[in-house]
Amino acid sequence: MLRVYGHPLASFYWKVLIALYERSVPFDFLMVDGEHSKNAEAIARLAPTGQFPVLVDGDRVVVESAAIIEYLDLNHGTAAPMVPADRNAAIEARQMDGIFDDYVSAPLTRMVLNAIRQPDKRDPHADPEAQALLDKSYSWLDRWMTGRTWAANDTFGIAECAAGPALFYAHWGYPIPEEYAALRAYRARLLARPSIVRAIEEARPWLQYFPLKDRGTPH
Ligand SMILES: N[C@@H](CCC(=O)N[C@@H](CS)C(=O)NCC(=O)O)C(=O)O
Repeated sequence: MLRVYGHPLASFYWKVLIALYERSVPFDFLMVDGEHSKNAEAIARLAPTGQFPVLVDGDRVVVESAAIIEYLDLNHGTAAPMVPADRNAAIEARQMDGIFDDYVSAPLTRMVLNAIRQPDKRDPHADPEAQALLDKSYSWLDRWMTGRTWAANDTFGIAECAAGPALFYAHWGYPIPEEYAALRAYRARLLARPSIVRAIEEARPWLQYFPLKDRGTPH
């Protein structure tokens, strides 16, 4: 059986979880937290920075959420792949996956990491810089999503695996302005998708620990 290390609150674990659920691939979940020190020790050994998700399939270890999703496409499940086989279509899928990771998840993570520091150790530049980046991303994504249902090739795929958690948390921590109707509608479509509903439900007991929870609302 496939094993996946992660934590139910973690966006990059959700990314893989959504692909697993979309493609009905069975797996064993290994929780990484203070109460499961063996799992934390294992990923410290397996992943370059001890980050999750990590997938273990027999002797094969795959790290990095996007690489794990592509590994699943090739080796597990019979449903349509999250990255299309057509190489030109795959470019758009990977482009949008990278945009949600780097320009939505990354600035949001910067704000989260700043919020969990001791108040006197907070970086005064972190929030304004992260928010300026999110402003640009929201504006560009709203234009990109106008007239589209899904972000790449108009097919649910790896871009949505990234966008689901990225936009769920980003809008909660730094709300998407109302004028960005196309981006807000896209987020609503993502949050109604059964695989993403399931990831959110599994995270529910931990959502109270989201460090930016008082800055907006999750829905
Ligand atoms: N580029 C990595 C990012 C992984 C990542 O940032 N993981 C976070 C959880 S969402 C993590 O492990 N955080 C705990 C830590 O850094 O100790 C990927 O795509 O998998």
